[in-house]
Amino acid sequence: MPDHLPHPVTIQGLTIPEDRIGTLVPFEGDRSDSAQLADGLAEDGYLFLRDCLDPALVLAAREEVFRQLAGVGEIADPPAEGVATGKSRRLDPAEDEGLFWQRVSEGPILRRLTHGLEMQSVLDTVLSEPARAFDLIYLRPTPVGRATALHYDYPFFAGSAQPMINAWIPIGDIPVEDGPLAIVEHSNRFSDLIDQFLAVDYTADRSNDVVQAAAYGGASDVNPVQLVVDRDTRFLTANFRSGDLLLVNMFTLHGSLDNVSPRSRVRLSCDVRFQPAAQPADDSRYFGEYPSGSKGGGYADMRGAQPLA
Ligand SMILES: O=C(O)CCC(=O)C(=O)O
Repeated sequence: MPDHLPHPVTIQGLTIPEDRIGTLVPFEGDRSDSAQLADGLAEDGYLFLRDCLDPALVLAAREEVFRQLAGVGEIADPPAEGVATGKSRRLDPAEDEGLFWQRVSEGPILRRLTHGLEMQSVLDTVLSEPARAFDLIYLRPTPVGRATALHYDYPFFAGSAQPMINAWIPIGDIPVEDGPLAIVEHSNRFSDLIDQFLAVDYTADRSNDVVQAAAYGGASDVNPVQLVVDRDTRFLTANFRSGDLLLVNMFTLHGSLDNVSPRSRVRLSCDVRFQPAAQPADDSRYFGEYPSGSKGGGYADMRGAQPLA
């Protein structure tokens, strides 16, 4: 069935012209064929795998996360609906050193989803060698009014291992009105932007300022709608369903659409990075019991750690 997009769709408050937004094309090849998967990822910069993960596990992870947010008054009953109350009793993450957010991000059911056998098997196949997930994940409950600006991932994760893959997992259905991820079609071929961030020596300086400037830099010179118009391209997104998985490479410009849910539904997703297991997993920003994250403050510093109200 074709995926119908609503209109208008906005990004950072700007209406995307109807001819500048389209749907991600689901991968229709053989999911057990590493070469086909790798070719698809290299060609398009993404692989959209519909119905790839166990929806019951996805929904159990959703319940686990939202239950904890309901426990601090942010999500109404029943928690799995993910409706924001507009209130919060959550401590400022700096006050508890990110412990609440780390506990939510490392919940046992969520870990089974992000680091379990299904994900492992998909990523092993895509990389055609054993994959290893980063310990640090980016869990993103995104209420109406919050969004992610367009950026490339490479500067954040440039380190000792390559290639790296970003696995974006919708944790529950995410219709377009709830502000899912959107990629910029063909942005994996914008060599002017890519060359800029490849020219930076991240081993010499991985400070947050350097990384942020490289990741968001070139793409933020114009507003996102102007960017797709100027480059004669489109945003690609989908009405995501529980069980879908979107893999994005490090060279694809992406961000989120606006969450305009009339029910104040919080968009829940997480993004997890994978690399070949045989390569060093020694970047303390992303590995270890208390990963420091790219900003340096660990789970306390993550956007998802911010109270929803
Ligand atoms: O989910 C989002 O809002 C942004 C996700 C993202 O930037 C990523 O997966 O790298």
